[in-house]
Amino acid sequence: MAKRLTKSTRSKTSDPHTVSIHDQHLHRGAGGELHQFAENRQDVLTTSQGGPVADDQNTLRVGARGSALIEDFHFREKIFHFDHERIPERVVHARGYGAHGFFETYESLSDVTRADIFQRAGEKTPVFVRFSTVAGNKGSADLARDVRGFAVKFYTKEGNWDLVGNNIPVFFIQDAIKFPDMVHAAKQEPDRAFPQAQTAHDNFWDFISLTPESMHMIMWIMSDRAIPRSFRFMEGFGVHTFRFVNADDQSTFVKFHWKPKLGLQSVAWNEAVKINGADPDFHRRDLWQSITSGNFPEWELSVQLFDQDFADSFDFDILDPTKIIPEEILPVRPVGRLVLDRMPDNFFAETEQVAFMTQNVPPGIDFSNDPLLQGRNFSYLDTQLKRLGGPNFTHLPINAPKCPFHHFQQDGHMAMRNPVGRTNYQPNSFGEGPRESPAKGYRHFAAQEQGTKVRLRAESFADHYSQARQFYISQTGAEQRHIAMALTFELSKVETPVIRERMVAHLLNIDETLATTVAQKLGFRSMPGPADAAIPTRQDLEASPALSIVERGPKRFEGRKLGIFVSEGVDAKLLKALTKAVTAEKGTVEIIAPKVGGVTADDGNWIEAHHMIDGGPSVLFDAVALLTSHQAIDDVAKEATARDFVADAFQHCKFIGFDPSSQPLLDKAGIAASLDEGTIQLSDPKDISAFVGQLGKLRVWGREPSVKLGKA
Ligand code: HDE
Repeated sequence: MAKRLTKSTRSKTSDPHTVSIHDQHLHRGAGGELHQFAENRQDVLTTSQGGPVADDQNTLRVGARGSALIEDFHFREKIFHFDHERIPERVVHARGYGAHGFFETYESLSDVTRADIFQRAGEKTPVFVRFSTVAGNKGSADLARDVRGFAVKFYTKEGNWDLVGNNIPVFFIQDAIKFPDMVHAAKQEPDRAFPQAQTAHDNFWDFISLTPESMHMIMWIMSDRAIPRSFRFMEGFGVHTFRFVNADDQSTFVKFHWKPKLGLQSVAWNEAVKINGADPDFHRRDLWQSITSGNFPEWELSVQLFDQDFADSFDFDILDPTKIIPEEILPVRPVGRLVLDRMPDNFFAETEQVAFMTQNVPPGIDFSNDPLLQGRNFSYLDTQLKRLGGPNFTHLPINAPKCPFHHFQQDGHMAMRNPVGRTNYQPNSFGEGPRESPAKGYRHFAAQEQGTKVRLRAESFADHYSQARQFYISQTGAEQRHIAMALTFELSKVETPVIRERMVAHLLNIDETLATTVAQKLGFRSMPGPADAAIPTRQDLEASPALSIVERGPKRFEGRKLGIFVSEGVDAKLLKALTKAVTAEKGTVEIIAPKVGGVTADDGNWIEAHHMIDGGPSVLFDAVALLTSHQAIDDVAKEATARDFVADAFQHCKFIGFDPSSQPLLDKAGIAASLDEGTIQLSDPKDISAFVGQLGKLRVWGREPSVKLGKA
């Protein structure tokens, strides 16, 4: 028999997080504390039509156990809205994370561009940035081996400028018409719908092995650039050659680079795989934590500027998006800085609904004829219509310009702003509304164009191997090993032998040692011949150290994280000294303990932990320290997760500090006999500065050949 509901039981909420006290709704936070909803805590819940709601716990039904009534407009509206909460995810770059900030111009660039954003030193322009992976779906893991999107929307005083770049300066293809094929091949195979967020499968490598123009990009995505440690530690690139145009309508070619202030850093592949399990939101959490704790990430915008003479004399076609101009040949010039200092209030409203479009350029910035860029200029508008459901996506606050704007576009789905007054056209006789302005308006650069209508790829785009080789020879030994290991891993997942062979044939045109290493690791019984090359690989291109992550690493531990594993009886003085030294370097410390509650230190004080050892593996940290005690270490060393913590840190070539009592854990982790300059004993507080002084080097890559990781 159904219990008769009284008025008081009806009004009580069944949500365990919400309790009703004195008619005020209080929310229980994650830490158990009670705090009031920001504002409107006393407001009455309403429908979206504004009607007050009396009961949000029970549908309207015929008797307590009877059928539901169609008349229940509140239920109908609530479920209807929920059913429509999703919009199509981006066809590429679906998984992303954004933040607000500003761009500050260093100096006037009025000699080369009339773009308002570059006219005045010290000028600050609001920006929104979205980082992303490309192939995976919205819910995929952050540490997929993939290109990262680096899209910046500048809300300039002359309209939005979207610099929709990547963390890799070249691309897979030279012509936009190949983009759907390339993306289809990279994403899940259509019949089985896997693998998710991975290029390690037949379709991808089949397409690539049949597309020699992608070889330069392949070197980049098989390098550690494709597994960055943080969005904060990666470069960004506009990829294409753009134009700056000045007030006299003169054009200068420009390539855009973002340089992270804290230096470059990536993780090891074995580490990336484990991070994906331990914290699939690793990059999101990192950005969230650094911005909300006031450590605002920063990048410098640098430009490579050149004229037609340089373009004509350069070894490659500056319109070819599979080529770079090495910084050693054409130095980059810093022109401003980007600071991210605010997380969105709402992920969906801002990060999901932001619409980047390469064609959003203000006066003074123009396009080149790069065939990929030309295709993109068509695609981005189109995709927003599909994704955001109508032509009025610019009415969303995240997409609306922050400068005054006036036009006669009207109506359409969800129009929130329509022209006011009688005239919605121009010219008109009433002197109403905005008019075009030849002086202030956007003037397309008057490039001389002529030619026959053809479907042709320029001969100057035909060298597919020389810069791939240049990238490879510019890497340090460890980085070259990682490329070989990545290729081996990816191709080991390819089930069709001929595809593996075709790839090794391409590698022979890039570097023979690389090709033979990969072939040997894949178990080839004979080597294929080199792939046919339209243009033989140039051997004379010099290495460009700017292409190495290790060469462009940080100078100190700033912005990085030390994980300190502690046990009961930890030496409180040592822990304090270590924490202080890392904090002085502007690094952060997180404590890992057998239990998340924490441990009692040797001075009787309670040390709270951030993680329990099972949930805080060493892959989440840039370096680790072990501070235990003689009485606790035997129990600690029995824990597989504690042993993995140490063994992983060692195989990932991290710095490990340990106090003498932790020695048994090193033994059990199997590394006691292999200690090197990266494993540093912390006997007393004076050892701390030696240890922390080393941390800015991040990794002891010299260790790698001695651990399994380096045996590719
Ligand atoms: Fe994109 N790309 N792309 N792309 N792209 C999209 O636009 C496209 C390319 C890049 O965080 C889509 O709004 C074509 C290169 C980023 O919202 C779509 C071609 C570069 C983002 C699209 C390219 C990029 C996108 C999907 C070949 C680096 C994410 C959703 C001609 C310079 C932006 C959307 C964000 C997103 C098309 C190639 C960067 C479909 C046709 C090269 C960072 O319009």
